[in-house]
Amino acid sequence: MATTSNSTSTGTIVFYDIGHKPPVTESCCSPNPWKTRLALNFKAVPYSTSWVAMPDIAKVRRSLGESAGRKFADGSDFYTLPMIHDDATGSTISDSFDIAVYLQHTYPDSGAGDLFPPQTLDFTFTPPFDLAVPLSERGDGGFPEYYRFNTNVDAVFTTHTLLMVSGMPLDPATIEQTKAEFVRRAGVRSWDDFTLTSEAREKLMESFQGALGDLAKLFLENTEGPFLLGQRASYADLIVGAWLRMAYVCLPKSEWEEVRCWHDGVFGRLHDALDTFAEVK
Ligand SMILES: N[C@@H](CCC(=O)N[C@@H](CS)C(=O)NCC(=O)O)C(=O)O
Repeated sequence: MATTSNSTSTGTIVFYDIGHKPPVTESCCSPNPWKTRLALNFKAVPYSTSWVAMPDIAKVRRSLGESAGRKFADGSDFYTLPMIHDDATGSTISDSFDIAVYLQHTYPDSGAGDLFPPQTLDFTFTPPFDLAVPLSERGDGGFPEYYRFNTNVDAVFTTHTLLMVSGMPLDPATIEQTKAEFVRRAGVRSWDDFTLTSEAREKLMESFQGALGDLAKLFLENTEGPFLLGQRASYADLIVGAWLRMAYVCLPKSEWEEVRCWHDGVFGRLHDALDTFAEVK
């Protein structure tokens, strides 16, 4: 039976993340919740995490009055996380970008400061095929440059998530249900269809490396790195860093080492530098 459970830390904000294989603090790998975790830690606001089993996401969102945030390709509802509830303001927000904007507006000077300092984020990526589940479209919250960047970064990583699906540390308590749901969404026959031959993996890794080239260039423009603005992190770094957390947990170790080293090691440096904001509470 799927459940939700709270971690021990306390705070006025409750952050809802997907609970994968125990210990959840080591297996958490969902990129959009990671954007929120990094943003909460960046803002240094007190919060606790509520771990939600994959099959319970719809129920938990609905219990807080939130409708589905995404649609599947056939137009049906797709209930997702992250979501936060902030007791201090009575607000519930259920999209990672909206959460970052909310944190910036509500706690402008907290922690490491401005999540959205002005900058040009010139990176675009068009998926070469229709994604199995279309990305969300929402308002830009007054930060159009960051919003566009988020969409394009989501697109480049989502195009290559097949490399990570079979390595996802799914919760044994709900694994069969979760696998069946992934199979249904992708329109494949069985979970084994997500396993790539070594030749297909190699090709997809090559494509991934190439597709990340322009993103890497953007990071390399500021030679003081590891962040886009040099020594100062912003939400744009957290967006990329969140996807790297997924890659770190779900890729075979040897492929993660490759990703770290691509393009002069720019992604390895970013990942390591974001450890400051990566505590799982
Ligand atoms: N636009 C949403 C997308 C959220 C999203 O797609 N979340 C994924 C995890 S990264 C999810 O909840 N998946 C649930 C599922 O696959 O059933 C956001 O940024 O919060």
